[in-house]
Amino acid sequence: MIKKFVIPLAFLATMPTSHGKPGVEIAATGFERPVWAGMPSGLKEKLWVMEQAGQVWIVDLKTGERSKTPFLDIRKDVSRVGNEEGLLGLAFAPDFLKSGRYYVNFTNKEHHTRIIRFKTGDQTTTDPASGETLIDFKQPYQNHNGGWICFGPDGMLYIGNGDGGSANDPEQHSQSLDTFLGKILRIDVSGDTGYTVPPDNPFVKKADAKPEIWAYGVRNPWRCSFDRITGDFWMGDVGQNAWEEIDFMQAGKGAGANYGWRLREGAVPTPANGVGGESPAGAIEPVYVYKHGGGNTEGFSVTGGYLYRGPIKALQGRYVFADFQNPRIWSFRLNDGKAADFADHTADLQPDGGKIKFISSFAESNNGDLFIIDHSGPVYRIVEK
Ligand SMILES: [Ca+2]
Ligand SMILES: [Ca+2]
Repeated sequence: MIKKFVIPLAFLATMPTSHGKPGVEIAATGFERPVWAGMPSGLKEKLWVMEQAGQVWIVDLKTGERSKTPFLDIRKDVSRVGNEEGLLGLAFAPDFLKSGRYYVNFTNKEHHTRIIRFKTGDQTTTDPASGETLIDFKQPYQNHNGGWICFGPDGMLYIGNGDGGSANDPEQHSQSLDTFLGKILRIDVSGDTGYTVPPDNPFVKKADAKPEIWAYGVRNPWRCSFDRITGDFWMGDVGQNAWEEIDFMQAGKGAGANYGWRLREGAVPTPANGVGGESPAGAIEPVYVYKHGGGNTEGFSVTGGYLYRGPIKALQGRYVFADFQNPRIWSFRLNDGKAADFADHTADLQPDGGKIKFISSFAESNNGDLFIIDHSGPVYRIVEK
């Protein structure tokens, strides 16, 4: 007799779990200075990969082949002068498959940060003329342009801006509320054109403050993410000469949060040039810090990652992140607001016969698989070995 099983919904929501060790395989390769990758909601086997000079390609994950023509090409508008300038981030609208709308964050040839909304008709190409500039502000120096852009679980668009650059945040942008520099912004882009400021943003009623500001006191947020299950916020904030840090904010909290820069580098007063000081009242301390150096738990420039929600049991529930210059890949669990159970995955997460060189970003698929973007060209998928 054939028995008919009804699969409970709760079971369908549970990820299949693999018990092998994490490893990597090449998902696609041959990119020039890739800095970001991502996948719109509702898809499984396509990954969008961004090159810093101003192009975005679509990769077929089943074959590893990239699209013949770029999904987006704005090279003529993108600055390639500074090492940290360029096309840096992209956010698909939650309804991208229907609306075709997406948002990019880049530094233009006049060294301004620009947030532009594009619209694709067929989801394979973009007419640059469809672009609508939402935000445009001058970058005082070539470094620390941030570049992260992502929709939050609340449907708002979040944008991560560095302090503008140079060293020691010389004009004190990060602690000033009258500039977009050194901030996380939060805007509502659900209208047909432009954007609006959500009325529950923390500084909408404060004189001389930019109402778009959601949080401040960041130096160069190089890759933030929202946990796809809980909505918690994670940030890698690049330090100066001594400490790198990871910050965490519980979902639904963090309005008006001060992450401490330039007074704080990691968990200490900024050591250089007399700019350090006590933690401002109520400031958010990092959940994890590491020292500058070439050792196995050290580095020079953090690359924030994701809370792993994919199928590999050894990584589930762990925040996976890396260092760009000392290419180590690590993870930890959050326990009572602090990092615990730290693990170094660098030896496991290496391609056969090769080595990951410069981890510019991580990417996440809709089933929680993680990808590692190597600035030297390849995109790797974390798999079980
Ligand atoms: Ca800058
Ligand atoms: Ca901080």
